[in-house]
Amino acid sequence: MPSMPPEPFRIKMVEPLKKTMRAEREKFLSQAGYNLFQVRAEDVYIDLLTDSGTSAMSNHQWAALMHGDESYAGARSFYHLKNVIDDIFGFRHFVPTHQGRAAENILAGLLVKPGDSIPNNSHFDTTGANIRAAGGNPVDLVISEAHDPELRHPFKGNMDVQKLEQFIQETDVDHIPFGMITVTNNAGGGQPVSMENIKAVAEVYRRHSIPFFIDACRYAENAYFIQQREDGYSDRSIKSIAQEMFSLADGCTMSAKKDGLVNIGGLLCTNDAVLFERIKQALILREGFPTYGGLAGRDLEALAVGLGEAIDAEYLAYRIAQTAYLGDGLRSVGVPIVEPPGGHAVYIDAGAFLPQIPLDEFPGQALAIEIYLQGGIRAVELGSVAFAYVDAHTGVTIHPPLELVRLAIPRRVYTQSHLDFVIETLKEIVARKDLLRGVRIVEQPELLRHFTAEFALI
Ligand code: P71
Repeated sequence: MPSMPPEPFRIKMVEPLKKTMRAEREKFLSQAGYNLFQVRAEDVYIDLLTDSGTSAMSNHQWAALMHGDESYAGARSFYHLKNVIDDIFGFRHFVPTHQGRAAENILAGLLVKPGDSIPNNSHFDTTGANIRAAGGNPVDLVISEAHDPELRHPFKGNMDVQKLEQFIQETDVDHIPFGMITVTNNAGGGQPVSMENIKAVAEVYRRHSIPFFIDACRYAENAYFIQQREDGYSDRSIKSIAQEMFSLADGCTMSAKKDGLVNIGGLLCTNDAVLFERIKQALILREGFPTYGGLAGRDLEALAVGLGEAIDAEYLAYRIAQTAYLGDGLRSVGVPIVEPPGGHAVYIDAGAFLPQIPLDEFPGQALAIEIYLQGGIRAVELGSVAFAYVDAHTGVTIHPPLELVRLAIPRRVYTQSHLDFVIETLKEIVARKDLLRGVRIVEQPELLRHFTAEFALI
């Protein structure tokens, strides 16, 4: 098995994990309607549901919490955060939000009209849902290489610039209120976007006067991939790469629960002073005063420190090596994954792994269920449950290009031996994967069904 660098931290506080028996897990899961979002976290042994808001904070962040200024307006903590954002992101204006989807909601609510389209490499679920909720149409224009799980491409999150140009030609630009790119591309295997591609996309948007917003959740991991893989960047610091990325855009949304290394928080940044005034009004209506945006002063302090720690080169080298280690381990026991392993997660190609289960019996969900039953490990389905939709015109169900199960690695939380346990569990599943059956949906809501739908085993 490949080696990885030792964790660049030592552990000062521990949180015990509970091991359960398979029979108990069967009971928990049936009580949860076979939806892993409905399982209690304490009944999970290793929780790889998400890397969002699940990071371990550093001693510096915990100390910063005590400096939180809880003033309603103009808190010192806001200005601490502002200094960091001015330095790394460089956008002229920003507001904190309670998480990423609050920033998306405000942006889509202000700019998207019914019938509008928003291009992206791949919209993540909440981004797409917020655009749809405003009557808009999220459009995914990732390069076609992204749809071939086995293909190794250094920047598989890139947007297809020609497709973007063509889409804009065919659509009235008045119906494209802004365009996006997601770094790294979470819906497409956690794959990075190259600087060259961000530049090309920015140029197209600029030429058509379409404001360009980066979905910046995992910008630090993306910047690390640029440093490692793109010509001309090996000598550049992560911060200077991030600064260059953001200099190409007009604004960004960010769930700080990822590369902000905090448990809650988000950002909405823009260079547009007029838009910023409208953002502040919308924020005051729904989230809070613009100097706290729905967060506590201490949250702002933890984020100011976390943003700095997440661009540390040694931390990022360990972080990305951890993901690669899990990916290499899974591949070596015969599990097909999206190649190469992504930044924050390894994505199992559940469609290829369980070819006996048709897409309308949700192979991804079936695999996520089995991973929990076998090892008490919680993964998330990112396939037909999360992303399939019924075409409004034809009534036909459109399945996403890939049927995936994601094992997301929380930042600074699990060690190499936890990952070895995950690999061991998948090895056991490989041995009897042909026996696995699909699931059907018993109950589901209209939007974002994966969070609350109920399933039954077939
Ligand atoms: C992730 C999440 C959180 C999540 C979402 C759905 C199911 C399970 C977990 C959130 C993102 C994201 C991107 C690229 C915006 C958001 C929303 N990701 N853009 O991957 O990945 O941010 O959660 O702070 O509202 O597990 P928010």
